[in-house]
Amino acid sequence: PPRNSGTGLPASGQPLKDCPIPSPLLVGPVSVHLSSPLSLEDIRQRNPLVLPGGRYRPPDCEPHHHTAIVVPFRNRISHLRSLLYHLHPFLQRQQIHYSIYIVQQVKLQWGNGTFNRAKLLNVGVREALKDEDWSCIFLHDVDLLPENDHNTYTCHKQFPTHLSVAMDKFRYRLPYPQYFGGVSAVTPDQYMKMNGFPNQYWGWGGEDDDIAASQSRVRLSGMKIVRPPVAIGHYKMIKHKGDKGNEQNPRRFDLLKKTRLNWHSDGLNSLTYELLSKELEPLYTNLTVNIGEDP
Ligand code: UDH
Repeated sequence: PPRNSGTGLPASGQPLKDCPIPSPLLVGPVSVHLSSPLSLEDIRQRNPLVLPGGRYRPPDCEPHHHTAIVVPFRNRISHLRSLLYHLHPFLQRQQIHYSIYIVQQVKLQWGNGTFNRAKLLNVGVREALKDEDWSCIFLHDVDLLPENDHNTYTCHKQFPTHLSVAMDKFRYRLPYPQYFGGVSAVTPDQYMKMNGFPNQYWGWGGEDDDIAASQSRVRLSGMKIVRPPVAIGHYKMIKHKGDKGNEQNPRRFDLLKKTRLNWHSDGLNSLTYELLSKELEPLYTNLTVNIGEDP
């Protein structure tokens, strides 16, 4: 029996069968074209089963996986359109229950407006977990488009996963062995274990190494990183220049030397922010936050 599109519950009241593994809808490699993305309204029309807030459940089977996608964001609307255009059908082919959260950093009137990717991710994880008991949380840059749907948006039971192992920008291989940028995933337990992500990295660079390099919060909390095979972890990056307000952070090397000292006190347990608004847009949940300023 299919679901009632309004409530998400089975229309007949009968329980749905578990979704088959692997999903029969997978197609493998897809070619990702970047020419002018459609309007949000066109994308909505192509994804009629997506509910407000960018939520989706497979209509005719019970999903095994419940994934929140958290996207750190500011001022990249055309990238967001491309991401939504590609990601909604990609996730629906994987037959998972998901929701997409965009976490927007507001620029305060009096501040310098430096971007902070990892702190926005902390906010996204905390807010997403208020909505649902997600089994997996994806941390997803807005400019990365997955090119193979066998790269499933689910979590490893024990360890954090790094998904974007083969980006076109790095000639489809890891730029360095410990690289953890782009797209990664944690279960709520793994996230708690490593005390979330660092809040202190303002500007470009370093925050992903604080999470996953050799002396990082993943290792120091007794975990390691797992990855899909290079052949399926393919991503296309939308080309762009550096953003105003996200200049390279010259302090990142000093901060990285201190992860061992700082990871217990800086992270999820020291996170402060002000949620300015939460809107259930047709294709995503929009969280607008004040995360403060680079001190
Ligand atoms: N982001 C925004 N807005 C910004 C800055 C960053 O939305 O102003 C988000 C976005 O999700 C982006 C992510 O943060 O995908 C990472 O930022 P990035 O794309 O700048 O990082 P990346 O390493 O950039 O992918 C590589 C090119 C930047 C060149 C600058 C370094 N010299």
